[in-house]
Amino acid sequence: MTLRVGLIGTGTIGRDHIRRLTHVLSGVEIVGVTDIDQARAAAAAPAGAEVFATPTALISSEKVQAVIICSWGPAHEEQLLACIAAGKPVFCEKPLVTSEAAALRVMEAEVSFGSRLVQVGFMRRFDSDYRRLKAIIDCGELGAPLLFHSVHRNASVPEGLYTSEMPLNDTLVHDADISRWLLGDEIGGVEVRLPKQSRRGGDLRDPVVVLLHMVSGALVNVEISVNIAYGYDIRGEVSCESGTASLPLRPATIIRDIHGVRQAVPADWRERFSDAYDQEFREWIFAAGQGTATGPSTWDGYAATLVADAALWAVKNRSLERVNMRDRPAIYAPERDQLTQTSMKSAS
Ligand code: NAD
Ligand code: ISE
Repeated sequence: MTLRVGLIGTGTIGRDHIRRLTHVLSGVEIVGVTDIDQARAAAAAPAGAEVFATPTALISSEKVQAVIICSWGPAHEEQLLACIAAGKPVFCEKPLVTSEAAALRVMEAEVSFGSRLVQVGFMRRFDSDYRRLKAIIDCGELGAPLLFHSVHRNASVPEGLYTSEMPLNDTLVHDADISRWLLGDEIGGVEVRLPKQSRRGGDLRDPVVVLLHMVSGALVNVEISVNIAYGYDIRGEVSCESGTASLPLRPATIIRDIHGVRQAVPADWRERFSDAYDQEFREWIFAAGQGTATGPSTWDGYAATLVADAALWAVKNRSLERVNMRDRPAIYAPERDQLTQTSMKSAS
């Protein structure tokens, strides 16, 4: 059966997801799009898709079985709440929302609905390199993880749209989420250090070093650079009790010529995580077709939002800020996801 999807926000990532859902993946059709910039939505709409005037019209349309949200972070809450009220599965790009209060409102709505509808766009969890790294940590052959070094470098970010808070409340959320997932641990505290700032960054805080204090006592150090010029460079290394494990650099091909030995650097996240986005949508399409969601949840989006908030306070107060999560509602129990993953494997 084909899943009929409506997509909100036809900007950079919205258009990239339209391409993959139209030309790469099967079992899905984009039947509607919308954007506050209607001309942009019309230009991005695949053949036969309706251009809706508003997100509300798209979400409530009978044509639309499931929704993809690719608008800006501050718009996510209202659109998520409308999807949950309509009982429609929804894929929401990160960040889930931009404040703790908003995350709690979305969580309360989903818990009242009674089962999961939301998957958050933390695509690193679907990347084969991160999955191998997690398998190595989980099998225990290197002992307990003690340190995780996470490097998150962007060549540049859009001028004007990207504010000085965004390295912490838009970009760091990926590192926060992948740290929780890789280490199977929660983040209990956050510190931020602002080293000498790059002149390329203008008013932005760039670079930023963040220390995540995991509840187990393990530490994560994150470098966030958003104007590094040479490319999109994502690295990760876990130091365990009796060994280390690292992500390979991508693309892995090594070139040797008269200029020496070199390895290309991806231009941006679209290139580095292309396969991961494909896989996150394969899993979303399967779950949404069953009226549910798996993978990164509202709970995970809430956790990342708390870390982002704490990081902003840590800059202001120059302190170690504590992260205090609520009790996890039963619909977000990890075993529930595993059950659905198992049914996905047996169905494929
Ligand atoms: P963008 O500015 O290129 O596109 C956003 C689009 O949303 C624009 O066309 C804008 O007009 C539209 N929009 C904004 N508010 C809206 C509203 N209320 N209703 C309808 N349309 C609205 O931004 P982008 O880079 O495509 O980022 C979009 C989202 O995706 C952000 O939350 C961003 O953090 C996330 N993102 C995720 C990844 C990832 O790797 N997972 C990568 C890039 C962006
Ligand atoms: C962007 O919004 C993303 O989500 C990318 O994955 C991330 O690496 C980048 O830093 C963000 O700006």
